[in-house]
Amino acid sequence: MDYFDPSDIAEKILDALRKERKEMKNMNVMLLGKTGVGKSTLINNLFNERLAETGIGKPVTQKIQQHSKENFPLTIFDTPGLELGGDNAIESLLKEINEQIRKGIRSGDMEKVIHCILYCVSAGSHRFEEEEKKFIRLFLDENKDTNIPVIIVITQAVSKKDAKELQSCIEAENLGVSQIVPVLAEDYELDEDMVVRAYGLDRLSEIIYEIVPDAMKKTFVSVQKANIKLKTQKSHAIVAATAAGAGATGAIPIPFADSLALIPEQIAMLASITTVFGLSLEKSAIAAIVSGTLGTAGATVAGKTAVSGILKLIPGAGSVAGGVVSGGVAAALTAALGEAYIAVMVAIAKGEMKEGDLKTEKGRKFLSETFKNALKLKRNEKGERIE
Ligand SMILES: Nc1nc2c(ncn2[C@@H]2O[C@H](COP(=O)(O)OP(=O)(O)OP(=O)(O)O)[C@@H](O)[C@H]2O)c(=O)[nH]1
Ligand SMILES: [Mg+2]
Repeated sequence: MDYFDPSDIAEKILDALRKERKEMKNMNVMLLGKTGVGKSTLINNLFNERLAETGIGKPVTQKIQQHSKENFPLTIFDTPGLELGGDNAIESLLKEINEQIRKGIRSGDMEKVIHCILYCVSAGSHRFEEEEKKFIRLFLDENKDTNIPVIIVITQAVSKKDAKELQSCIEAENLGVSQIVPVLAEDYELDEDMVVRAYGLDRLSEIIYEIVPDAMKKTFVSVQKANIKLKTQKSHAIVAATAAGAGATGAIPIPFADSLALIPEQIAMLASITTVFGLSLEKSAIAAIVSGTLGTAGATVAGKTAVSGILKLIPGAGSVAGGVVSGGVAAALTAALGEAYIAVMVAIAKGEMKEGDLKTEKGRKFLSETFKNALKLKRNEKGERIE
């Protein structure tokens, strides 16, 4: 590549992205709870893909169904129609669930084990029913040795007061579950002009992140969509590491005057951030981000002016001779690129921007401004902001 080619850079990012996706470990979440308590609604709003809409799912046992999607490293073990009627029903259901859990453990395969169990109880039921208590006690008792974290999710928590009351009732049982979290997964329309806003999913996400095994944290941050902060924190850590690396390596050779190439570490950084956000962007969208940032910081045409325009904005970059930049400049450029990229991902994740907007005038302006502002910040040799 002997000139600045956003499409070529985008292709390389996509390659790195495919590789990351392939290497990402599959996470398994089990959903328990009575019919209609909002299990499907919960997972559809918690995760990037609407898994519960992919049909009834593949039956694993008589009562357990498996929801998954190609190229999405999450499997939901759903128990639709779980009704707690009579002793035998409880026992047969428990047996199927326990067998499923043990099958995963016996496999010795980290990607087949259940990593987290969400037990849903509806806030609308106002009380913690005896049968439910009995079920969950038996279940927890039989699963003591497996150490799989169980979270009780109080779903359909339209009334925070009701949810709190139910939470107290459950807490009083001292069940030994990891957490009890009230959630309203989707806005609830009380009447025409009264809407109760959804809440609690961000907290649930944070709790799941804390309790799943370390090996699954990366997957979880990527597949969940309810907590953008988890994504930005992880992304900023990636940018900081890459920028520090670029700073330490010292000079990044940029064949100046006619080209702006990205080093493999910068390509990997952008791919990793995309993975963290779990977005499947088209090549053209990634190319638009690359050209909208690197390409417009001082240039109307790619090439010479792009490089000098960028360097002009970095405090203390000075004039560059010999086709290399100092470590500090390399770090600053890397950090600014990473931060601008994160800002775009956040805007898309929050729905403030659509993939298609990236190619519009408004999108280009956003990209260019964000990148320029990030370039102008004072930074140390590692690319960290210093004021
Ligand atoms: N507005 C709103 N409606 C919800 C919420 N949770 C569940 N519902 C509604 O409650 C009904 C049942 O929700 P589902 O998600 O299908 O419940 P489920 O537990 O998956 O039910 P089964 O699969 O039959 O066991 C649906 O009409 C949902 O729209 C919520 O957080 N907000
Ligand atoms: Mg369902």
